[in-house]
Amino acid sequence: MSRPARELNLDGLVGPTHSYGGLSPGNLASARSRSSVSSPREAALQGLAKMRLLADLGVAQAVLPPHPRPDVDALRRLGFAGTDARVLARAAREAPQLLVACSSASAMWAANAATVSPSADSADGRVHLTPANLASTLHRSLEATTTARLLRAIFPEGERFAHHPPLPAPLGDEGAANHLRLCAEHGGPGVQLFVSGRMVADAEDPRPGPRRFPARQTLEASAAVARLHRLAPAHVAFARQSPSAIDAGAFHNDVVAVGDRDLLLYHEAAFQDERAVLAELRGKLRRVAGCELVAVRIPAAELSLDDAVCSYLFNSQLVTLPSGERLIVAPAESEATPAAAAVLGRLASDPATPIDGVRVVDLRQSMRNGGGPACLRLRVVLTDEELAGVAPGVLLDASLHERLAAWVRRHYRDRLAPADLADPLLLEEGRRALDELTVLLGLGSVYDYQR
Ligand code: SUG
Repeated sequence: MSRPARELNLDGLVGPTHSYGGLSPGNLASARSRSSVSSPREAALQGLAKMRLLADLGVAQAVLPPHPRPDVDALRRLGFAGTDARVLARAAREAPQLLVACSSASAMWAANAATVSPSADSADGRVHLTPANLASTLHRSLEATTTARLLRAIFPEGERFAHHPPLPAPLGDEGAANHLRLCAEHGGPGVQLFVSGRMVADAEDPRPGPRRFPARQTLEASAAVARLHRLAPAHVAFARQSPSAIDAGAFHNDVVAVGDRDLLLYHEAAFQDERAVLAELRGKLRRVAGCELVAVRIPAAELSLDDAVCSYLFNSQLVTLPSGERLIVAPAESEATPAAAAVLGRLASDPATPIDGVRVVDLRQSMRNGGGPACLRLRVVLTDEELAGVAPGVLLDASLHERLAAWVRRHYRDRLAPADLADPLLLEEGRRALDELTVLLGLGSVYDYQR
Protein backbone atom coordinates (compact mmCIF):
# COMPACT_ATOMS: atom_id res chain seq x y z
CA MET A 1 0.00 0.00 0.00
CA SER A 2 1.30 3.43 -0.85
CA ARG A 3 0.16 6.73 0.62
CA PRO A 4 1.06 10.19 -0.68
CA ALA A 5 4.39 11.02 0.91
CA ARG A 6 7.45 13.12 0.35
CA GLU A 7 10.93 13.51 1.62
CA LEU A 8 11.54 16.33 4.07
CA ASN A 9 15.13 17.55 4.18
CA LEU A 10 16.00 18.62 7.68
CA ASP A 11 19.19 20.67 7.46
CA GLY A 12 21.46 21.52 10.34
CA LEU A 13 21.81 25.25 10.75
CA VAL A 14 25.49 26.07 11.29
CA GLY A 15 26.17 27.37 14.80
CA PRO A 16 28.06 30.55 15.81
CA THR A 17 31.21 28.63 16.86
CA HIS A 18 31.84 26.92 13.50
CA SER A 19 35.58 26.24 13.64
CA TYR A 20 38.37 24.01 12.40
CA GLY A 21 39.54 21.84 15.25
CA GLY A 22 41.11 18.96 13.36
CA LEU A 23 38.94 16.75 15.52
CA SER A 24 38.03 13.85 13.24
CA PRO A 25 40.66 11.18 12.54
CA GLY A 26 40.08 9.75 9.07
CA ASN A 27 38.35 12.90 7.82
CA LEU A 28 41.04 14.35 5.56
CA ALA A 29 39.48 17.80 5.16
CA SER A 30 39.16 18.23 8.93
CA ALA A 31 42.83 17.33 9.45
CA ARG A 32 43.93 19.67 6.68
CA SER A 33 41.96 22.64 8.02
CA ARG A 34 43.04 22.24 11.62
CA SER A 35 43.50 25.57 13.44
CA SER A 36 42.68 27.74 10.44
CA VAL A 37 40.41 30.75 10.82
CA SER A 38 36.75 30.08 10.09
CA SER A 39 33.82 32.28 9.16
CA PRO A 40 30.73 31.15 11.08
CA ARG A 41 28.65 33.79 9.32
CA GLU A 42 29.64 32.69 5.85
CA ALA A 43 29.19 29.03 6.81
CA ALA A 44 25.67 29.60 8.09
CA LEU A 45 24.69 31.70 5.07
CA GLN A 46 26.04 29.06 2.69
CA GLY A 47 23.97 26.39 4.44
CA LEU A 48 20.87 28.58 4.36
CA ALA A 49 21.36 29.29 0.66
CA LYS A 50 21.35 25.55 -0.02
CA MET A 51 18.15 25.13 2.01
CA ARG A 52 16.58 27.98 0.05
CA LEU A 53 17.59 26.44 -3.27
CA LEU A 54 15.92 23.14 -2.34
CA ALA A 55 12.81 24.89 -1.03
CA ASP A 56 12.57 26.97 -4.21
CA LEU A 57 12.80 23.76 -6.25
CA GLY A 58 9.72 22.48 -4.42
CA VAL A 59 11.45 20.08 -2.01
CA ALA A 60 10.11 20.11 1.56
CA GLN A 61 12.80 21.76 3.66
CA ALA A 62 13.17 22.33 7.39
CA VAL A 63 15.75 23.66 9.82
CA LEU A 64 17.44 21.80 12.68
CA PRO A 65 18.79 24.39 15.16
CA PRO A 66 22.42 24.43 16.36
CA HIS A 67 23.54 23.38 19.84
CA PRO A 68 24.79 25.79 22.50
CA ARG A 69 28.59 25.96 22.35
CA PRO A 70 31.07 26.04 23.96
CA ASP A 71 29.45 23.21 25.92
CA VAL A 72 30.23 24.55 29.41
CA ASP A 73 28.38 21.67 31.08
CA ALA A 74 30.66 19.18 29.33
CA LEU A 75 33.70 21.15 30.47
CA ARG A 76 32.39 21.05 34.04
CA ARG A 77 31.96 17.29 33.74
CA LEU A 78 35.61 17.23 32.71
CA GLY A 79 36.61 18.92 35.94
CA PHE A 80 36.73 22.63 35.14
CA ALA A 81 34.89 24.55 37.84
CA GLY A 82 33.88 28.12 38.70
CA THR A 83 31.99 30.72 36.74
CA ASP A 84 31.45 30.12 33.01
CA ALA A 85 34.28 32.56 32.22
CA ARG A 86 36.61 30.76 34.58
CA VAL A 87 35.70 27.35 33.14
CA LEU A 88 36.59 28.61 29.66
CA ALA A 89 39.83 30.26 30.81
CA ARG A 90 41.01 27.18 32.71
CA ALA A 91 40.16 24.82 29.86
CA ALA A 92 41.97 27.08 27.37
CA ARG A 93 45.07 27.05 29.58
CA GLU A 94 45.14 23.48 30.80
CA ALA A 95 43.51 21.45 28.01
CA PRO A 96 43.04 23.55 24.88
CA GLN A 97 42.03 20.54 22.76
CA LEU A 98 39.14 19.83 25.14
CA LEU A 99 37.93 23.39 24.75
CA VAL A 100 38.12 23.03 20.97
CA ALA A 101 36.14 19.76 21.10
CA CYS A 102 33.52 21.23 23.41
CA SER A 103 33.14 24.23 21.09
CA SER A 104 32.58 22.39 17.82
CA ALA A 105 29.50 23.31 15.79
CA SER A 106 29.49 19.73 14.44
CA ALA A 107 25.75 19.26 15.05
CA MET A 108 25.36 21.07 11.71
CA TRP A 109 25.92 17.75 9.91
CA ALA A 110 22.37 16.56 10.33
CA ALA A 111 22.95 13.34 8.37
CA ASN A 112 24.63 12.22 11.59
CA ALA A 113 21.85 13.44 13.87
CA ALA A 114 19.76 10.28 13.71
CA THR A 115 18.56 7.33 11.69
CA VAL A 116 14.96 7.72 10.56
CA SER A 117 12.70 4.99 9.22
CA PRO A 118 9.47 5.94 7.45
CA SER A 119 6.14 4.57 8.60
CA ALA A 120 5.70 2.56 5.38
CA ASP A 121 8.48 0.18 6.47
CA SER A 122 7.79 -0.12 10.21
CA ALA A 123 5.59 -2.85 11.68
CA ASP A 124 3.68 -0.35 13.83
CA GLY A 125 3.11 2.19 11.05
CA ARG A 126 5.00 4.96 12.84
CA VAL A 127 8.02 7.02 11.83
CA HIS A 128 10.93 5.86 14.01
CA LEU A 129 13.85 8.06 15.02
CA THR A 130 17.04 7.07 16.86
CA PRO A 131 19.52 9.86 17.58
CA ALA A 132 23.07 8.79 16.77
CA ASN A 133 25.39 8.41 19.76
CA LEU A 134 28.40 9.46 17.65
CA ALA A 135 30.50 7.59 20.17
CA SER A 136 33.68 7.52 18.11
CA THR A 137 34.75 11.13 18.69
CA LEU A 138 34.48 13.28 21.81
CA HIS A 139 33.17 16.41 20.12
CA ARG A 140 30.40 14.55 18.32
CA SER A 141 29.45 12.37 21.29
CA LEU A 142 28.32 15.56 23.05
CA GLU A 143 25.52 16.05 20.52
CA ALA A 144 23.11 13.19 21.25
CA THR A 145 21.20 14.59 24.25
CA THR A 146 20.38 17.92 22.67
CA THR A 147 19.67 16.31 19.30
CA ALA A 148 17.17 13.97 20.96
CA ARG A 149 15.40 16.91 22.56
CA LEU A 150 15.27 18.91 19.33
CA LEU A 151 13.91 15.97 17.37
CA ARG A 152 11.19 15.46 19.94
CA ALA A 153 10.27 19.13 19.70
CA ILE A 154 10.05 18.91 15.90
CA PHE A 155 8.37 15.49 15.59
CA PRO A 156 6.13 15.14 18.67
CA GLU A 157 6.14 11.63 20.13
CA GLY A 158 2.79 9.85 19.77
CA GLU A 159 0.71 8.15 17.13
CA ARG A 160 2.88 9.36 14.29
CA PHE A 161 6.41 9.50 15.69
CA ALA A 162 8.34 7.04 17.88
CA HIS A 163 11.58 8.23 19.48
CA HIS A 164 14.28 5.92 20.82
CA PRO A 165 17.15 6.92 23.07
CA PRO A 166 20.67 6.97 21.61
CA LEU A 167 22.36 3.56 21.72
CA PRO A 168 24.85 2.89 24.48
CA ALA A 169 28.53 3.37 23.69
CA PRO A 170 30.74 1.68 22.55
CA LEU A 171 28.25 0.63 19.87
CA GLY A 172 29.31 3.46 17.57
CA ASP A 173 26.30 4.77 15.67
CA GLU A 174 26.71 7.57 13.11
CA GLY A 175 23.09 7.87 12.02
CA ALA A 176 21.81 8.30 8.50
CA ALA A 177 25.28 8.87 7.02
CA ASN A 178 25.55 5.07 6.95
CA HIS A 179 21.97 4.35 6.01
CA LEU A 180 20.06 4.72 2.78
CA ARG A 181 16.61 3.76 1.66
CA LEU A 182 15.49 2.49 -1.72
CA CYS A 183 11.86 2.29 -2.85
CA ALA A 184 9.58 2.76 -5.87
CA GLU A 185 7.93 5.83 -4.37
CA HIS A 186 8.44 7.48 -0.99
CA GLY A 187 5.04 6.51 0.41
CA GLY A 188 5.39 2.84 -0.51
CA PRO A 189 7.47 0.13 1.17
CA GLY A 190 11.24 0.30 0.87
CA VAL A 191 14.50 -1.45 1.61
CA GLN A 192 16.85 0.15 4.10
CA LEU A 193 20.55 -0.41 3.67
CA PHE A 194 22.63 -0.19 6.85
CA VAL A 195 26.35 0.14 6.22
CA SER A 196 28.94 -0.43 8.93
CA GLY A 197 32.71 -0.62 9.08
CA ARG A 198 33.38 -2.89 12.03
CA MET A 199 31.92 -5.05 14.77
CA VAL A 200 32.28 -4.34 18.46
CA ALA A 201 32.77 -8.06 18.80
CA ASP A 202 35.71 -7.75 16.41
CA ALA A 203 37.05 -11.18 17.28
CA GLU A 204 33.95 -12.68 15.68
CA ASP A 205 34.64 -10.90 12.42
CA PRO A 206 37.37 -12.62 10.41
CA ARG A 207 37.49 -9.94 7.71
CA PRO A 208 40.32 -7.39 7.84
CA GLY A 209 39.33 -3.85 8.82
CA PRO A 210 40.86 -0.53 7.79
CA ARG A 211 44.50 -0.04 8.79
CA ARG A 212 44.98 3.67 8.63
CA PHE A 213 41.76 5.18 9.95
CA PRO A 214 39.05 4.08 12.38
CA ALA A 215 35.75 2.60 11.25
CA ARG A 216 33.03 4.49 13.10
CA GLN A 217 29.81 2.59 12.53
CA THR A 218 29.41 -0.81 14.18
CA LEU A 219 27.29 -3.62 12.80
CA GLU A 220 25.77 -4.14 16.25
CA ALA A 221 24.50 -0.55 16.26
CA SER A 222 23.01 -0.87 12.78
CA ALA A 223 21.24 -4.10 13.74
CA ALA A 224 19.91 -2.54 16.95
CA VAL A 225 18.44 0.41 15.05
CA ALA A 226 16.76 -1.95 12.57
CA ARG A 227 15.20 -3.86 15.50
CA LEU A 228 14.11 -0.73 17.35
CA HIS A 229 12.52 0.64 14.19
CA ARG A 230 10.53 -2.58 13.83
CA LEU A 231 11.75 -3.34 10.35
CA ALA A 232 11.01 -6.82 9.07
CA PRO A 233 14.04 -8.60 7.53
CA ALA A 234 12.53 -8.17 4.06
CA HIS A 235 12.99 -4.39 4.46
CA VAL A 236 16.59 -4.50 5.64
CA ALA A 237 20.00 -5.18 4.15
CA PHE A 238 23.38 -4.89 5.85
CA ALA A 239 26.61 -4.10 4.07
CA ARG A 240 30.18 -3.55 5.09
CA GLN A 241 32.08 -0.42 4.08
CA SER A 242 35.20 -1.40 2.24
CA PRO A 243 38.29 -0.88 4.41
CA SER A 244 40.04 0.69 1.41
CA ALA A 245 37.35 3.37 1.20
CA ILE A 246 37.71 4.16 4.92
CA ASP A 247 41.48 4.29 4.56
CA ALA A 248 41.12 6.67 1.61
CA GLY A 249 39.10 9.07 3.79
CA ALA A 250 35.50 7.86 3.34
CA PHE A 251 34.76 7.90 7.07
CA HIS A 252 31.03 7.66 6.33
CA ASN A 253 29.35 5.66 3.57
CA ASP A 254 27.69 8.82 2.25
CA VAL A 255 31.10 9.90 0.98
CA VAL A 256 31.00 7.05 -1.56
CA ALA A 257 27.30 6.28 -2.15
CA VAL A 258 23.94 8.04 -2.39
CA GLY A 259 20.44 6.87 -3.24
CA ASP A 260 17.12 8.30 -4.29
CA ARG A 261 14.07 6.01 -4.56
CA ASP A 262 15.07 3.27 -7.05
CA LEU A 263 18.44 4.84 -7.90
CA LEU A 264 21.73 3.96 -6.22
CA LEU A 265 24.80 5.94 -7.26
CA TYR A 266 27.99 4.47 -5.82
CA HIS A 267 31.70 4.13 -6.22
CA GLU A 268 32.92 0.66 -7.07
CA ALA A 269 35.02 0.62 -3.88
CA ALA A 270 32.16 1.62 -1.57
CA PHE A 271 31.22 -1.83 -0.30
CA GLN A 272 33.42 -4.70 0.71
CA ASP A 273 31.31 -7.29 -1.10
CA GLU A 274 29.81 -5.26 -3.91
CA ARG A 275 28.21 -8.14 -5.82
CA ALA A 276 26.46 -9.63 -2.81
CA VAL A 277 25.20 -6.23 -1.66
CA LEU A 278 23.81 -5.37 -5.07
CA ALA A 279 22.19 -8.79 -5.48
CA GLU A 280 20.50 -8.53 -2.09
CA LEU A 281 19.24 -5.01 -2.76
CA ARG A 282 17.96 -5.99 -6.19
CA GLY A 283 16.07 -9.03 -4.90
CA LYS A 284 14.60 -7.32 -1.86
CA LEU A 285 13.55 -4.22 -3.76
CA ARG A 286 11.82 -6.36 -6.34
CA ARG A 287 9.97 -8.28 -3.62
CA VAL A 288 8.94 -5.47 -1.27
CA ALA A 289 8.54 -2.56 -3.69
CA GLY A 290 7.97 -4.33 -6.99
CA CYS A 291 10.58 -2.27 -8.78
CA GLU A 292 13.98 -2.71 -10.37
CA LEU A 293 17.06 -1.22 -8.77
CA VAL A 294 18.82 1.28 -11.01
CA ALA A 295 22.44 0.91 -9.93
CA VAL A 296 24.86 3.47 -11.32
CA ARG A 297 28.36 2.28 -10.56
CA ILE A 298 31.26 4.65 -10.95
CA PRO A 299 34.44 2.68 -11.58
CA ALA A 300 37.80 3.72 -10.17
CA ALA A 301 39.05 4.04 -13.74
CA GLU A 302 36.62 6.91 -14.21
CA LEU A 303 36.97 8.46 -10.75
CA SER A 304 39.69 7.35 -8.36
CA LEU A 305 38.80 6.84 -4.73
CA ASP A 306 41.04 9.81 -3.87
CA ASP A 307 39.15 12.03 -6.31
CA ALA A 308 35.83 10.74 -4.98
CA VAL A 309 36.90 11.80 -1.48
CA CYS A 310 38.34 15.18 -2.39
CA SER A 311 35.46 16.09 -4.75
CA TYR A 312 32.69 14.75 -2.48
CA LEU A 313 30.76 13.86 -5.63
CA PHE A 314 28.82 11.10 -3.85
CA ASN A 315 27.93 13.47 -1.05
CA SER A 316 25.68 15.27 -3.50
CA GLN A 317 21.97 15.27 -2.80
CA LEU A 318 19.85 13.32 -5.24
CA VAL A 319 16.38 14.79 -5.24
CA THR A 320 13.21 14.18 -7.19
CA LEU A 321 11.26 17.37 -7.77
CA PRO A 322 7.44 17.56 -7.76
CA SER A 323 7.65 17.60 -11.59
CA GLY A 324 9.29 14.17 -11.46
CA GLU A 325 12.61 15.61 -12.65
CA ARG A 326 15.62 14.25 -10.76
CA LEU A 327 18.51 16.52 -9.90
CA ILE A 328 21.92 16.03 -8.41
CA VAL A 329 22.89 18.87 -6.05
CA ALA A 330 26.67 18.75 -6.01
CA PRO A 331 29.33 20.64 -4.05
CA ALA A 332 31.47 23.17 -5.95
CA GLU A 333 34.49 20.95 -5.23
CA SER A 334 33.03 18.36 -7.64
CA GLU A 335 33.11 20.84 -10.47
CA ALA A 336 36.64 21.80 -9.55
CA THR A 337 37.91 18.19 -9.70
CA PRO A 338 38.22 17.39 -13.44
CA ALA A 339 37.38 13.68 -13.18
CA ALA A 340 34.35 14.38 -10.96
CA ALA A 341 33.17 17.18 -13.26
CA ALA A 342 33.33 14.71 -16.16
CA VAL A 343 31.22 12.21 -14.20
CA LEU A 344 28.65 14.91 -13.41
CA GLY A 345 28.49 15.86 -17.07
CA ARG A 346 28.00 12.25 -18.08
CA LEU A 347 25.31 11.61 -15.44
CA ALA A 348 23.29 14.59 -16.57
CA SER A 349 23.55 13.90 -20.31
CA ASP A 350 23.52 10.08 -20.55
CA PRO A 351 19.94 9.01 -21.34
CA ALA A 352 20.60 5.66 -19.63
CA THR A 353 21.09 7.43 -16.30
CA PRO A 354 17.92 8.81 -14.69
CA ILE A 355 19.42 12.13 -13.62
CA ASP A 356 18.11 15.18 -15.43
CA GLY A 357 20.32 17.98 -14.26
CA VAL A 358 23.06 19.26 -11.96
CA ARG A 359 22.96 22.11 -9.47
CA VAL A 360 26.18 23.23 -7.86
CA VAL A 361 26.25 24.66 -4.35
CA ASP A 362 28.99 26.55 -2.53
CA LEU A 363 29.44 25.02 0.92
CA ARG A 364 33.16 25.64 1.20
CA GLN A 365 33.10 26.52 4.90
CA SER A 366 31.48 23.20 5.79
CA MET A 367 33.43 21.26 3.17
CA ARG A 368 36.69 22.27 4.83
CA ASN A 369 35.51 20.14 7.75
CA GLY A 370 34.45 17.27 5.50
CA GLY A 371 30.75 18.15 5.39
CA GLY A 372 29.10 18.30 1.96
CA PRO A 373 25.52 18.84 0.78
CA ALA A 374 24.30 15.40 1.92
CA CYS A 375 26.07 15.65 5.31
CA LEU A 376 24.09 18.75 6.12
CA ARG A 377 20.69 17.13 5.69
CA LEU A 378 18.66 14.42 7.39
CA ARG A 379 16.04 12.87 5.15
CA VAL A 380 12.67 12.23 6.73
CA VAL A 381 10.06 10.56 4.55
CA LEU A 382 6.61 11.69 5.69
CA THR A 383 3.06 11.14 4.58
CA ASP A 384 0.98 14.29 4.18
CA GLU A 385 -0.64 13.57 7.50
CA GLU A 386 2.70 13.11 9.27
CA LEU A 387 4.01 16.32 7.73
CA ALA A 388 1.02 18.11 9.21
CA GLY A 389 2.25 16.92 12.63
CA VAL A 390 5.68 18.53 12.31
CA ALA A 391 6.38 21.69 14.35
CA PRO A 392 5.35 24.26 11.73
CA GLY A 393 7.92 26.92 12.68
CA VAL A 394 10.89 24.94 11.36
CA LEU A 395 9.52 24.52 7.82
CA LEU A 396 11.54 26.72 5.52
CA ASP A 397 10.03 29.03 2.95
CA ALA A 398 11.37 32.26 1.44
CA SER A 399 10.20 34.31 4.39
CA LEU A 400 11.82 32.08 7.02
CA HIS A 401 14.99 31.97 4.93
CA GLU A 402 15.15 35.75 4.93
CA ARG A 403 14.50 36.01 8.66
CA LEU A 404 17.17 33.42 9.41
CA ALA A 405 19.73 35.07 7.13
CA ALA A 406 19.10 38.39 8.90
CA TRP A 407 19.40 36.63 12.26
CA VAL A 408 22.78 35.20 11.21
CA ARG A 409 24.00 38.59 10.06
CA ARG A 410 22.98 40.10 13.40
CA HIS A 411 24.58 37.51 15.64
CA TYR A 412 27.43 35.66 13.93
CA ARG A 413 31.05 36.68 13.75
CA ASP A 414 32.62 36.89 10.36
CA ARG A 415 35.92 35.56 11.59
CA LEU A 416 36.74 33.11 14.34
CA ALA A 417 40.30 32.13 15.26
CA PRO A 418 41.03 29.19 17.60
CA ALA A 419 41.95 31.58 20.48
CA ASP A 420 38.50 33.21 20.27
CA LEU A 421 36.85 30.06 21.64
CA ALA A 422 37.96 31.07 25.15
CA ASP A 423 36.28 34.48 24.84
CA PRO A 424 33.37 34.52 27.34
CA LEU A 425 31.61 37.01 25.06
CA LEU A 426 31.36 34.32 22.37
CA LEU A 427 29.41 32.13 24.79
CA GLU A 428 27.07 35.00 25.64
CA GLU A 429 26.58 35.95 21.99
CA GLY A 430 25.70 32.36 21.22
CA ARG A 431 23.11 32.15 23.99
CA ARG A 432 21.51 35.41 22.95
CA ALA A 433 21.36 34.19 19.37
CA LEU A 434 19.82 30.82 20.31
CA ASP A 435 17.26 32.45 22.62
CA GLU A 436 16.10 34.53 19.69
CA LEU A 437 16.19 31.54 17.34
CA THR A 438 13.99 29.29 19.48
CA VAL A 439 11.37 32.06 19.49
CA LEU A 440 11.77 32.59 15.75
CA LEU A 441 11.23 28.86 15.11
CA GLY A 442 8.48 28.55 17.72
CA LEU A 443 10.25 25.74 19.58
CA GLY A 444 10.02 26.96 23.18
CA SER A 445 12.85 26.36 25.67
CA VAL A 446 14.73 23.37 24.29
CA TYR A 447 18.26 23.96 25.57
CA ASP A 448 19.56 23.06 29.03
CA TYR A 449 20.70 26.60 29.76
CA GLN A 450 17.16 27.87 29.03
CA ARG A 451 15.55 25.55 31.56
O1 SUG B 1 32.02 13.80 11.81
N1 SUG B 1 33.52 16.76 10.73
C1 SUG B 1 32.40 15.84 10.66
C2 SUG B 1 31.88 15.78 9.26
C3 SUG B 1 30.61 14.98 9.18
C4 SUG B 1 30.21 14.70 7.78
N2 SUG B 1 29.00 14.00 7.75
C5 SUG B 1 28.67 13.04 6.87
N3 SUG B 1 29.54 12.48 6.10
N4 SUG B 1 27.45 12.65 6.85
C6 SUG B 1 32.82 14.46 11.16
O2 SUG B 1 33.95 14.06 10.86
C7 SUG B 1 35.23 18.05 11.89
C8 SUG B 1 35.22 19.02 13.03
C9 SUG B 1 36.55 19.65 13.25
O3 SUG B 1 37.57 19.06 12.93
O4 SUG B 1 36.57 20.79 13.81
C10 SUG B 1 34.00 17.14 11.91
O5 SUG B 1 33.52 16.79 12.96
